Amino acid sequence: MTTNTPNGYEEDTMLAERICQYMQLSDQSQRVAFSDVQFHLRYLHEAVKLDCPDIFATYMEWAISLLKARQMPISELDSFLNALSVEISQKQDVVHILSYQKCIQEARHRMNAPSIQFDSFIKNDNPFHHAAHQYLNMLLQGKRQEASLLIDDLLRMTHVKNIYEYIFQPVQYEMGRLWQTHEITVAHEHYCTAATQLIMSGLYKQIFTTPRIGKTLVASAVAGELHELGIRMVSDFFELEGWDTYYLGANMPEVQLVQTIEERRPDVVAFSVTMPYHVSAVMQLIKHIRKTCSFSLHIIVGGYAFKTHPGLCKQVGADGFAESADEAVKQATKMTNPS
Ligand code: B12
Repeated sequence: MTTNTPNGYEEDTMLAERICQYMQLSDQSQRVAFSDVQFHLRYLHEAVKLDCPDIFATYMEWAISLLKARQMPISELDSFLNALSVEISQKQDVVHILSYQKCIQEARHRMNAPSIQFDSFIKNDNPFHHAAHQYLNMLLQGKRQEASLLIDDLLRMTHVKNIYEYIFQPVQYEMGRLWQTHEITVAHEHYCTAATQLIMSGLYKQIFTTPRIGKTLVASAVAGELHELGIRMVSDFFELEGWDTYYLGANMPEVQLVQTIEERRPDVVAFSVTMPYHVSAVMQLIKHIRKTCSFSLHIIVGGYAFKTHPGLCKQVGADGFAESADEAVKQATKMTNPS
């Protein structure tokens, strides 16, 4: 297959082209719509592959929120679904048609009554909520040095884990929310994320001080996945508990990932997935590892995609899922100390 998308690049391109033609857009909006439609299709195909219409419906709800916040017409999403229904009904395979229709139906249902919440991720019951707000505001004002000093101050009175859990994580989520609601730009998000990565690196002297416990973790985001902060946090929490960690970061090609697992022979492998359209790739990867791996190991998964669709953890064949870095360490500890 000449592909670089889950459903086949050429097939997807042709489908997106036909859908755009059917939508009868002006030449200018045709160009924008084409890449949007390709993006919508990635979620749709993934939903069908995993028989999880919720992936597509949740995505369409998210897309509505994005358009509304930018005062753009949401009617384009309706025309997309109409065009899609026509296209799908012309397919040969009845089972295929039904699976796609189920996803379209679920999406329409959810789009009629969207349930997206826009509450802040920096909650009042966060013991460091004041500092988290301060940290976010500093970064949004481009004051990363001040933000770094704030973290240094906090470290004098609390454990590094609390900084991760109550400052870095909620601030990252909050930034995502502010981008979604069109209150900050992509540049703000890039700046804040880069600053937090820089500040995290300054904490490594504390992270690498725990006595070793003789267990190894390989941690990675899968191919195509650019979100790496979550899995880095997970890896650092293991390191803090004395595990030897081998952190591979974002966008890790499958072949080298499998090779690394063979070389390192970890007790646990942790895969992180943020974008829901990467879930089936993890499923294939886990299948492959289970089939070919020469030793026994535990595989855990996590990240935004699994948090939003928790049922998928079992479906991909993982041994466990955790919502947070702290929970991930607890799970792995249990798995590797079965008594
Ligand atoms: C920063 C960011 C980016 C950065 C990432 C940079 C980097 N170096 O990591 C960049 C700019 C690359 C990016 C790109 C995109 N992003 Co982005 N991004 C974010 C943002 C704001 C923060 C992510 C983050 O740092 N989270 C903080 C970490 C600590 O949280 P976490 O990942 O959930 O991890 C915790 C747990 O989940 C768990 N965990 C994580 N992994 C694992 C693994 C295991 C094994 C276990 C047990 C547990 C576990 O433990 C962690 C610590 O407690 C999120 C918002 C959000 N709500 O997540 C959007 C967000 C995920 N992005 C989004 C989008 C749309 C995109 C893009 C498509 C944008 C675009 N048009 O290009 C691309 C896709 C790129 C790709 N192919 O992967 C959307 C996704 C929405 C959706 N419906 O799918 C979000 C939700 C923003 C939003 N609110 O709309 N993004």
